[in-house]
Amino acid sequence: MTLDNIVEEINKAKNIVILTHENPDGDAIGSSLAMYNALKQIGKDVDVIIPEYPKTFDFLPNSKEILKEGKNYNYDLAIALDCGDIKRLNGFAKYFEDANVKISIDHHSSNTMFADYNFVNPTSPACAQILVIVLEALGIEIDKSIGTCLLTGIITDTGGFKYQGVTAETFEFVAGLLNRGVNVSSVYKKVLQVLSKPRFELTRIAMNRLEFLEDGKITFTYLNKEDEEKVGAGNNDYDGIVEMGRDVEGVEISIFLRETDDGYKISLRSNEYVNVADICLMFGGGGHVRAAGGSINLTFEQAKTKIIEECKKHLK
Ligand SMILES: [Mn+2]
Repeated sequence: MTLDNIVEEINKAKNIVILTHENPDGDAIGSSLAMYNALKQIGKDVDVIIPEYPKTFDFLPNSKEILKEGKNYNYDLAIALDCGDIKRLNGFAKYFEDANVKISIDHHSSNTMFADYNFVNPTSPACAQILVIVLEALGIEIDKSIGTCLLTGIITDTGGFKYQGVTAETFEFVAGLLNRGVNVSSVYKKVLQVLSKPRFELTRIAMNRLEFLEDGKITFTYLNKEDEEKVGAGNNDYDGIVEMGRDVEGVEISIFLRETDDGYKISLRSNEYVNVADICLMFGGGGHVRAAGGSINLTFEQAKTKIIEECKKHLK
């Protein structure tokens, strides 16, 4: 069984590197730090590499231990968390590829099974929730620090326990955290409720530009680099913008384009029936059935037309 192999490999390894996807969200960072704190608890020599992440997550226990570069290339073991594709490890795939043993723990339906051992469950609402099982199998005590990190992953990836995919286990786990003294309400507020000023300003710009298409079944909005410069945006300050369109009555697909150095990053959300992970596979990406992303290297008008045309095909 994969889980047994993972436990065995972690127990065997002396030095371990933890990696996650580019543009890391709360699940990526929370899962990585939960794993870091857990492996420290059992005396491992462990590096967690995340080149850049939003300041929102600075409160997580041991966030100051996050490295921008690894200390060596030949780790005994590499663990990729919340990452569906080795390409999404960005420039850090080298640490993964050069490790003696490679493990992936993830919940993306588009996971390409790129590791030696792939513990992937697309029905889990967050990678952090899968880690609960892995850490228990390792005999690790989920203390307040680890619990806070896991909770951050679960809260962010479930939009605060509200998305489909939240399971009874989600609430049972959170109930256990409450019993262990984790302040659920404070974590919730830090990661979901409080917006940085630039984030608020970006939201305002994107909201003003939002268009309704196809009888209100599709929404479209975008941000360009100038917008981000103007408001002094930091890492991931655009997060959550794609969700505005999705939350309007009657909308099935929300499209958000964001200008990057090479074209546009696409974010899609759906409500009832469209599999946006499928659509994003056409744009070199992937993700979950109701939340996915990709990229497109065309002019703004071309990119907009192409992605809208593709989404229209999936409407009932
Ligand atoms: Mn995730």
